[in-house]
Amino acid sequence: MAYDVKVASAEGNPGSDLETTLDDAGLKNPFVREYVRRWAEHTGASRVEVIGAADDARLIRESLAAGEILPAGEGRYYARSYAKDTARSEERTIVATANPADKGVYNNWHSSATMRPLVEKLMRGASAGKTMYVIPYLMAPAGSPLEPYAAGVELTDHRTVALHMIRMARVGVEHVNNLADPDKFVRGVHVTGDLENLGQGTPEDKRYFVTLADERTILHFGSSYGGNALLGKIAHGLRQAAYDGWASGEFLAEQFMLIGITDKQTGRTWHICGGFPSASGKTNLAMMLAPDSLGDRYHVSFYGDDIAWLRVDPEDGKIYAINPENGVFGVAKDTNEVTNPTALGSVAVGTGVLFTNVAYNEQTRDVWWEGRTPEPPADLGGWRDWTGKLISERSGDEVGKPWAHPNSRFTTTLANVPNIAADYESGQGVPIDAIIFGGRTRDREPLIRAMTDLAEGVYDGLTLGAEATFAAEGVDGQLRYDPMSMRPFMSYPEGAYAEHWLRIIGAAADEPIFAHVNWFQRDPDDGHFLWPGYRDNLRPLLWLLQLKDGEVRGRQTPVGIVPTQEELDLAGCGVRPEDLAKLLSIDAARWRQEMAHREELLAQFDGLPDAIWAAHRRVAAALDAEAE
Ligand code: OXD
Ligand code: MN
Repeated sequence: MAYDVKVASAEGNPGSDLETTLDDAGLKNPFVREYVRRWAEHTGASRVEVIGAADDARLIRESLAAGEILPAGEGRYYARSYAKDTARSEERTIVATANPADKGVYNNWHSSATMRPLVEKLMRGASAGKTMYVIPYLMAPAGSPLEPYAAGVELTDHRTVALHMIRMARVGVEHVNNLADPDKFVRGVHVTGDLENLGQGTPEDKRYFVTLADERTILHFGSSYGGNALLGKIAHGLRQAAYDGWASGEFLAEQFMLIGITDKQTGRTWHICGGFPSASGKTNLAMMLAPDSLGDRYHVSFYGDDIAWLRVDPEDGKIYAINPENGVFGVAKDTNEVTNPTALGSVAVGTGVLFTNVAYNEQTRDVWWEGRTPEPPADLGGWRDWTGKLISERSGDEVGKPWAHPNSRFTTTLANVPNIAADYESGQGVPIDAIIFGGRTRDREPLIRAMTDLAEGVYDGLTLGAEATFAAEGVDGQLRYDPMSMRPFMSYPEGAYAEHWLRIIGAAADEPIFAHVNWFQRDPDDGHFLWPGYRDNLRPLLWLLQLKDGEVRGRQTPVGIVPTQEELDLAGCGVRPEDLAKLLSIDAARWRQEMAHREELLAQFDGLPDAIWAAHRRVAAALDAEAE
């Protein structure tokens, strides 16, 4: 075979041969080498292999040969995960530091003095007989001023995790060999554990996903699911980076999508980033195309669908954003030609995409998920559901069950996205014109409302939420708050978080405009969506950019500026006039109920800046005045 297997040593004893392995891989950083040595010994891995992006084809071949992945057409692959290991586990995810003052409402803070020995104990010897893959990576486009925060090394004992990391990050020894400070890289250790005996979701749950934020160390034990196991992405890209951005005072790391909108007539490009709680259409928005009727004039380009790091450039005083990732780890469910044709393009033949937990046809090697087509394939021959069970053998209750897991995923590199921005690899990043927040709200929230005041914008982000679905998740009509869409990724206290936001964005000479969007308002009588959504979502965003440029004025309401009907470019849009009127109106009585819930939310956040409380009181007073 045309590759060089780097055997560390005889079984169970990574010794002097490990040095040869690291030498052969060109891994020069002495701190990284020491770290690999320590953890190879600790986890008991029998082989160590250093990987880079160039190893992808070989790793794919090995994974196929081992049956860990299956072919899903030319250059497409499929994996199933253990059935109880299909999602992030928020209860088992912990941020640990030495300082109890780092405890917030949502960061699930514990003391590192307690957590480190606990996880280390679980990891001791737990990779025995396995290969430990050393994955040096960079969570930034090369040359970014934020590069000092972007270097990391993930150690994992799971080959499929290595394949995902190659797609999601820039991977190779070159990213850690020449660091300005060779000791400054995030140390991430992922040990899968014995998945069938970890008591997932029971009182005996043995999984721990710990970010030791002040030590820049991530220790994740007990999962091979991407959200728990791709340490560069969520644990480093969000939790660790948010903490670093705060501790250094230099930047913000947020669960934000990032897009560009170009006016082809003038050649001008604007950039918008923003946060949306899960299931609020963030990936679809990020990959959106202009509606046909506006396509001659506008082009939407994709930078990222999940993470943005924001800083002020001292040269021009603008806020610049990068997407630190190199790929998309997207939810497959409901992705189709209407909702997200760009996503389908990004997983086409030859893209190297990895599907996880969708349905798979072992005869045709095709994949399918709920919402891919209105009905599942009629010919059941060869189809297996995400657990591996033949659909044709389903009986009783099983018959109506989904074929794919609702959190089934596709993992593909940014370069595969058909409308990827030409400058997506710019280290400088792109200047931000607008920051948007959006939830899924069936009433109250208009199509778009803009805020020109920084504190009101940050206040809006802090009070972001998604509507609880009936029964199980909460009270009907009440939001499950998800501040800045960072609830599962918060790493430092919310009061400090708000203050850091005010400081970073407030330092910009040219502040972005803020807006709250909602594509999901429904008719209370028949439940239809008032706004067509998807590609039409470009229309309110164009209005927002015009508002920022002073070309339109909108209508001031207690909760922000909303467009007038005439200001929206609705050429070719199917929205009904009566629905449009509703979409642009403010129900003050309904808003006043929401303000009481917000007050309870904010009261939990210690040290919330006065400016945020003042913004809350201003909005409340304006609503009271309107209701009188
Ligand atoms: C998430 C993800 O869980 O991006 O938010 O995968
Ligand atoms: Mn996400």
